[in-house]
Formats: sequence, structure tokens, C-alpha cells
Amino acid sequence: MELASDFLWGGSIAAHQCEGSWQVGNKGPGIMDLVTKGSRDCERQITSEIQPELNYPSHEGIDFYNQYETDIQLFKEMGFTALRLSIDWARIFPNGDEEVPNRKGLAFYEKVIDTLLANGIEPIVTLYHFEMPKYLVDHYGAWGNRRVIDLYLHYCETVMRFFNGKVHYWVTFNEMNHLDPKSEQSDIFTYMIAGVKYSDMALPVQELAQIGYNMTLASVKAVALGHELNPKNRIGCVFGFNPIYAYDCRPENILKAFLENDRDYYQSDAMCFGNFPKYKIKEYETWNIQLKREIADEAAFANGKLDFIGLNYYLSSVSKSEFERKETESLFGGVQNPYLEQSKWGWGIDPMGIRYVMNYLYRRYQLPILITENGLGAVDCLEADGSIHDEYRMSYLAKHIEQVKKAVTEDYVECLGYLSWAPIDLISASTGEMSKRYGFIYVDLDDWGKGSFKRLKKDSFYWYQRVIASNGEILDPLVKKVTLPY
Ligand code: BGP
Repeated sequence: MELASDFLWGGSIAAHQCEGSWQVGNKGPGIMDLVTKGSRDCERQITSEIQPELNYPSHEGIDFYNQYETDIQLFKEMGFTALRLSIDWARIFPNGDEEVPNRKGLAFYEKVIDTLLANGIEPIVTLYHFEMPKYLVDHYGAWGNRRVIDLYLHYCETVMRFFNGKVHYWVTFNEMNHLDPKSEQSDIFTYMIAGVKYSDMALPVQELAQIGYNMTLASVKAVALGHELNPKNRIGCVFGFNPIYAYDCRPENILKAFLENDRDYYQSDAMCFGNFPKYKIKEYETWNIQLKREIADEAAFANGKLDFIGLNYYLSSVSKSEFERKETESLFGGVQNPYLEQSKWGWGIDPMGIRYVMNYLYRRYQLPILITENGLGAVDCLEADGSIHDEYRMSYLAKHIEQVKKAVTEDYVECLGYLSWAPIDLISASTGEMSKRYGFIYVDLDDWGKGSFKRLKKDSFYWYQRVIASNGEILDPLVKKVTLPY
């Protein structure tokens, strides 16, 4: 069995990580414009105002705002049939709460989307990839406030109407599932996803739980809205599902790992099953958290079921044991898996994990899955002749795509396509670094924003071109290395 002939191939990017031009075209500041550069060992900070002496990587991005035509040509050259990109809310509504949209913002995305369509590339549009207008944080308290749901829906309706018939695939949110109060409370990622608060303030569990609820409600309402506007719209939500394995087969450890994993699934349960899970409400009650809900919410959950699930997959981790206390800590609070290699940033490389999660999701929800992100962040070496030999990236991706194929052809998982993160080097979300590179296209830019912004093709560029042309049949990096035309 082979992948379907209409299997989507391409990549994913996000506005705040690539566009730059953060004040051009009447764009308002967004929360991500206030996030400083960090590194693996130094967490990014969210400042309440811009501090001129600090480095804010989103301000320049990789200059996609001005170079999108060049970049889309390169995507086309690789054979892309799809590109997932996000719209930055603050380009459309600079404060987030205006009635009338900013024409310049719409015009920018219209040019990008028209260029994609003219090149035979299906745009898959994420409506919220951590891009919360700052004004809504300062004046409304962001997702903690239900009024923000209505403002988000007004923004969704505006862009869904504007691009009606041009965009068929919509994503309501990126990775809201790392918001559970018990799991990653103090992590910078939580703040970015929630689009709230400035670094020195810890989010209380009550607030985090309410934010998770409100965002889930916003998503189901956006799905219903999109279906109403055009029944042909296919609307999904993207989740980052990194499996947590049990430390060993002691039943206590199996149960512990299951429960830790399960914290990531309550929003997807709500969006696929049509009701906010009772198990979550009960769990919150035992922590004295009373979610603010309204009667009409029940109908909203019932009417806003997803059409597909977007899966971001990078790594797996291992849950700590209930018994041992001497394990080596890994980045995400678990322990290092002795059977897996780790990336330079401590992410456990586990190709089989993607097949495991695809199966788990498909059997739990029986909805098509779109791989919306998968890739290796690595330090690349630019040779004197302008070449970049990134065998490690090809090898990582080949092993993962192989497992995606097995999930489809041997386990019968419905999969709409595979989108790598990211087809072009861009700013890392977790660290703000440029040197954590994912692309097939190298961008000449360093961690301090210095460089020519020139685009260069890495070896993996030609490799992915062959993968796509063969519909995933030719994956071996070594074969292609010998025959590639450079
Ligand atoms: C996902 C985010 C992306 C992207 C990716 C890689 O969680 O959706 O925005 O950044 O992770 O992570 P990083 O950039 O931190 O290496």
C-alpha cells in the first residue's frame, strides 16, 4: 500500500516566528513581540513593555513579510502542495477589539495566500499561534476573560469571510493542550500559549484552568462559525502530543504515566466528543477550582466538533518512577530514555513515537490526522561554498516519515498529509534562538539578528524534493546524496 495521491506534502510556519515587520502596516504589538531571546539554559522573558536594551526576535523574524515571494518560490521548487501559516490577529485588529479590520493587514495575507494558490500550494491557516494582541492582555486579561472569546470570533469571522473559497483548511489554535494547571505551570511556553502575564507573575491554577476552558470553548465556537460560513471548510485544531512512557512495567508506574499523558487530552476530548469532559470538571472541583461556565456552553460544545486533528510531534519522554529517586532528569520533567538519542536541546528523538500517537489518536477519535509539525532543531554549519550538509535532519525526517507511512498503510490510520516544521529556518518558539534551525532553507541570520537574510538551499532541500516527488517512497538520504545535482 502507498500513500494516497492527494496526500498533502509541505511545511508549517507561524507569523511571529518569521514575518518580522512587527510595526509595519498598522500592526499592533502582540504578546510575542514582548518575548525576549533566551537559550536552552536561559528562559525567555515576557516583558510588560519593550525594553530597548533587550533582544526581541519577533521584531525582525526572518523578514518573511518582505520575502514571502522568494520563500514561496522555494517551497514550490520543493514540490509543496500545502503550507500551514498563521495569521497574526494584531495585523487584522491591532488592538484586538476593533469593529473594523485593518485593511493593510488583510491585504498582506491576501498577497501571501494568492501567491500560494498561484503556485498550486494549499494554504492551511492557523488562526491563533500564540499571537494575542497586547492590548487584550493589558485591558481584558486575555483568555481569562470570556469577552475575549467574542473578540476572537469576530476576528475569525472577518478572515474566514475575507478568504472564503480561497482557504479550505482552518486551524483554530496551536497547541493549547500544554495548559493543564498540574503539568507545566511555570513554563514560559504556558504563558505564550495562554497569551497572558508578564514573567514575574505565576499563573494560579484557577486562572490556568479557566483559560484552558475558555480557549476550548473559543475553538468549538470557531468551528461552528466556520461550518456555518461555508460547509466546505475543513476545520481542525492543532495539538502537541509528545507521548510520556512508563518508567517500567510496574502497574503503579504504568498508571502514573497514563495519567500524566492524559492531562494533554481534555481539550481534544471536548472538541471531538462534543462535551467538556466530566472527569476534568470533577478533578478541578477536588482542587477547589470552580470553572465559570454558562448553560449555553453545552450546545456550543455539541455543535463545534472538529473535522481533523492537527498533530505536532517532536519527541517522547519517560515518566518518573513512583519508586526510584535517582533518575537523570530530562528537559520536560521526566527522565531520560536510555534507548533514545537526544537533540542538542534535550529532546528525545523517537520516530516510532509518531506512529504510536497517530494510532492512539485515531483509535480514540476516529478523525483524520494531519501531521502539522515534525522536525529537528539543530545547529547547521554553513560551508565556505554556501552549502549546508544536514544529513542528521534528513535522517530524522526520513525515520519519522517512514513511521507515518506505516501508521497509514499497516495500521489504517487516516492521514491527510505531512507538514514539516519548519521548511525554512526561523525563530525558535521555546528559546527565541535562530541557531536552533529546522529548515530545508538556510537563512543567513544569527542569534543577535545579524546577517544578510539571504536564503540558501541545504542538502535536505533536494532530499525533501525527492521525497515529495516520489510521494514518500524515496526516503534514504544516502542514495540521494550521491545523485543530487550540486
Ligand atoms: C511547537 C510550536 C512551534 C515551533 C515548534 C518547535 O511547539 O508550535 O511554534 O516553534 O514547537 O519548537 P522550538 O521552536 O521551540 O524548537
